[in-house]
Amino acid sequence: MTRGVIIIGAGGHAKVCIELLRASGYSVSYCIGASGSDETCLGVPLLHGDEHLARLRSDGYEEAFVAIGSNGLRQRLAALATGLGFRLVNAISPRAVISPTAKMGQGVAVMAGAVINADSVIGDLAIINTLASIDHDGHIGEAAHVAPHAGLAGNVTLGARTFLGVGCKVIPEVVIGSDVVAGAGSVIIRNIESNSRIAGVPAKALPKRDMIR
Ligand code: JB2
Repeated sequence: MTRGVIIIGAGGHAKVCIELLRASGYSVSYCIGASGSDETCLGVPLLHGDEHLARLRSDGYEEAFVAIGSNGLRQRLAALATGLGFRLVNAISPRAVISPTAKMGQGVAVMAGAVINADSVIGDLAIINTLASIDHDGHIGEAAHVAPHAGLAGNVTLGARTFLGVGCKVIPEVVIGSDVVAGAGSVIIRNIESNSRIAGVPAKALPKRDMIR
């Protein structure tokens, strides 16, 4: 019996990543979701609860992919899976354009239409979403997420777990810290400290109570 990839997560992001993995020739055996989720996800049988991971590993499953949009949770579940001995695969669309000089981490998702240019470094567990672009020498931190249609000019750095919302734009050389959340459509023209919440054109810090995505 084929021991396919185990998907950790069973929501919208899992659906996209299952299709990316299938397009690259992987078979997907199970999804693992939180309790109360459905019976299947895109036709893949769904198990409830992360305690199933240890059993699947002892049954001989070796490859996993963490398909959860929350950056912190994705990182925690990846640590659980690798601690059990799973190898994290990458889910990369055949329709993404990735420079041969780019360095890709493990457990990375790159969706259709994304472009990653020369000498960029994409950290473990990063998401480069649909039609996002990272120009030359970009550094994308571990478990960061560049949402659909976001565009980074050359030499931009993103810290760990930072989220750039849909359609954000970043000018060259900008350094954005860890755990930053940038609201959709933000235009980022200066360096941003870690843990900031920003939005707008040009992007400015928001009061902590403001909710943004
Ligand atoms: O502790 C957990 C856990 N907590 C939630 N362990 C496991 N194995 N799974 C967990 N989940 C699962 O995350 C839930 O059972 C559910 O299947 C999934 C969350 O699904 P949802 O569709 O709400 O979010 P998502 O992470 O798949 O997608 C988000 O991020 C994407 C990047 C959405 O915002 C999408 O729109 C976005 N494209």
